[in-house]
Amino acid sequence: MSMSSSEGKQVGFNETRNLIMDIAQREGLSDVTTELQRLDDKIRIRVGFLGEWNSGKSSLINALIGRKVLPVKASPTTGNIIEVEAKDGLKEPQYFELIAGSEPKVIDAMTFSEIAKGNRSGKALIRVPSSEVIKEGFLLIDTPGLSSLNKTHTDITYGYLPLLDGAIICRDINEGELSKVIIDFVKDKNVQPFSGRFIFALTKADTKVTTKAIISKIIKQLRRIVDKNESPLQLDERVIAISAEKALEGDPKWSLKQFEKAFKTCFVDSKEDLMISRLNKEIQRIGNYLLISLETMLKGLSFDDSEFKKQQEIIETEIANLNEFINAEKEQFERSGNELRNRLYSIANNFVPRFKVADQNTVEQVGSEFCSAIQKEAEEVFKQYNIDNKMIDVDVSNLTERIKQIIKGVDFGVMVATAVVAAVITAGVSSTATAATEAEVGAEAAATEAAATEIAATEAVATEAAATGAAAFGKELLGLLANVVKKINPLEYAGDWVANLLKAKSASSLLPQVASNVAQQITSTIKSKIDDEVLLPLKHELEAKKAGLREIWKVRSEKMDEFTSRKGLLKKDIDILRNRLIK
Ligand SMILES: Nc1nc2c(ncn2[C@@H]2O[C@H](COP(=O)(O)OP(=O)(O)O)[C@@H](O)[C@H]2O)c(=O)[nH]1
Ligand SMILES: [Mg+2]
Repeated sequence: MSMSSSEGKQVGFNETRNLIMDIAQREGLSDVTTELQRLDDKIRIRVGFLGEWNSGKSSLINALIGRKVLPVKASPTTGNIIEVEAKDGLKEPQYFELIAGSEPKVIDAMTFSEIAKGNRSGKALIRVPSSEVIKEGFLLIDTPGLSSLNKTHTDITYGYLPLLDGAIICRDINEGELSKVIIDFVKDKNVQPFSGRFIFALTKADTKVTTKAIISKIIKQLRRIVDKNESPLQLDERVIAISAEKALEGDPKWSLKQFEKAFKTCFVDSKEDLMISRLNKEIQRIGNYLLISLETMLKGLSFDDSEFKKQQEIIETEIANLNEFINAEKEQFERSGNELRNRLYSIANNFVPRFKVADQNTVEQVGSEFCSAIQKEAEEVFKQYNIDNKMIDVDVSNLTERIKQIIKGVDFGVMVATAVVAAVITAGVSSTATAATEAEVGAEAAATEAAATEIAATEAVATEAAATGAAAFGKELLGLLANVVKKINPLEYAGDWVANLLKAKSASSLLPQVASNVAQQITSTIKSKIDDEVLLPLKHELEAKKAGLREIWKVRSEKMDEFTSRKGLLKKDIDILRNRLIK
């Protein structure tokens, strides 16, 4: 068994309906979902009463429902769309005002009449008891007409056309053949699809002696324009002379029997098909509304990464500033180190002649002065230590201050003494390795100067090491010396030590090396302090900032992915829906 055409259609638009529902639900468009859900209850067959003003449209509706609910007059009367709805079980008419988006509002007959006459804008609804002909589910639509003297009225009628499922075209039989307005209307491409469900009522037939001639003229007129349109009625069954007034009076000569029969065949008997086609139209309408909503959403969709860019800029500036500071500090430190080395080098050179001419009585004094000079230079060089920078976000003044404090906290006296002694020993030892005799002399000289008991042990070690010529000797000695030096007046001690050692050796070969080693000692001591206390935390901060930057990049790319997939989904929905609606 093949599927009937209405069943086939049903499957088709149920798919469309499900698609619309799915998309609307996903997008949270509750107006669409609600409208779709209520659609079945709201489906009514709408039959419009069209024609020129004064053609008896309102009178015919009154006659069909058997009571005079609509105002009737020789001058243009109906000014608005009036829906007349048949309701089972109703005794008296009920009046409502129709407001878009809300339930019909009950009004009194007076207010209704004001709307019906167009004195008050709006749409009105009357519910009337259903009858054999006008059954529940049908709406008779009284319109201001197709060529009302009032253009607004005509526009109101045309605006309502998409909602109509069929029409009764009223023509005052005294006006003769169909007017151009009516012919053009029937030929309109928007009207053609439902013109098969047009019935032509030639009104006020009671005023004419004979109607036959005019009826056949009109059928002839119509044959040229409606022949191709499928209709459940033959053309001669669709052109009917009536008298609404006489019918309402109950005149048996003017009963609406023929008209009612045509109405029944055209609308009541095809109710199911009409319902389906109406449902389809409504679904198409809702689908088109959804399509526009989606397109608007797509247009409004944008990836805003301004906040991200702002954050990125801030962090990048901070990173750049930190880097700048770290580099500036490194450069400054290198400059200071080089300068110290140069200064100590020239001091050493200055002292070479003095050591050379020094005798046993003056050598201590010269050594002491050498150490003091070194200390003075070291202090001066690092006092000038200053990092010039233009940082904004990192509290540089604090960092610079911090470095200054570190430098200030350095006991240059102890450091110089230690460094000098260590340098001399190291220099001594390295030369010992190649010239054992020289080391012996150095050790001997040191031994003769071992006045203080505290350092006796140290010197013994030195002597022993020098004798063996072990390279490790210098390193071990350094630790011991540092401790000893701290306990005694460092400069004095170092001075003696240096003096004696140098006296015993070649000052010109040792002094520059001592100077270089001392500079190295001082700079590396300060450097490790600054590294530990300032640069390391800064580097950690830098790493943290970089990690922060990576994190916001990650978030951005996640958001970007989200945006891209959202856009893709919308586009896909739009495409699918558009294809579906065109079908
Ligand atoms: N003699 C006669 N007059 C009618 C008939 N139907 C309507 N009229 C009159 O025609 C005029 C216009 O009628 P109405 O229903 O208001 O037309 P509408 O403007 O198309 O709604 C009124 O004066 C009615 O009394 C009819 O069947 N016979
Ligand atoms: Mg009217």
